[in-house]
Amino acid sequence: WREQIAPGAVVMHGFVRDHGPELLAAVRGVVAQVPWRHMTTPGGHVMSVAMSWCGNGWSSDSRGYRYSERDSRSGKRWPPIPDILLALADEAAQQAGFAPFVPDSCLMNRYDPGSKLSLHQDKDEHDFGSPIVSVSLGLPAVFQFGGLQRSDRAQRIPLAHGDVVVWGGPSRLCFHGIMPVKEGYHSLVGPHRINITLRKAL
Ligand code: MD5
Ligand code: FE
Repeated sequence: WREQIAPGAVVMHGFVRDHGPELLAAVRGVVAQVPWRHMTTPGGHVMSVAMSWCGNGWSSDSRGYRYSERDSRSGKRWPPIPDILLALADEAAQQAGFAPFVPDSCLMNRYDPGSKLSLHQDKDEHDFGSPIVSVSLGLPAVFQFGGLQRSDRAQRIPLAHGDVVVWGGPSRLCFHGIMPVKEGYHSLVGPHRINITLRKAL
């Protein structure tokens, strides 16, 4: 079922529940080229979440966060976004009421038990007019969804395998995070939660 949790924010429960194997195959294809890595934040903290990406990639270092077309080490483009992810992003965005959505960046987060993502805003993209489509696979998690001010009180939204959330309009810049993931085992994904986000970054 579909749940509007704020203006522009729509949770599509189970939207890709029946497509786990194909989506995981797409993730594994990307990860074979861009292995999972723990990034260091500009503040010097190593993230508990492991990341991979395709399309425009993401980087974090002492100078800040940036998106880039190429791997600065090899000079090569990051791998392309798999078609199944482009199709899913467009379908979900349309159903949530956003115009055709053509993302140019796909970030993948892997949460092992205990991994979390502290409250933050996604504001490194150049285009806040486009939504972000987010896909949850594997272990469940509790999503914290706040307001435009860090101090705004956050709702807690459980997210399960197969759920898709479209974040657009006024919710695009809301503070959000993921509570520490509980120990567990998912039959398809194993002891992890994987989140895929599709974005228009550059
Ligand atoms: C996750 N990832 O579950 C989340 C899903 C990230 C990140 O937060 O930055 O990689 S995306 C949730 C999101 C995106 C944009 C806006 C809002 C939430 N929001 O307004 O709450 O790994
Ligand atoms: Fe985020």
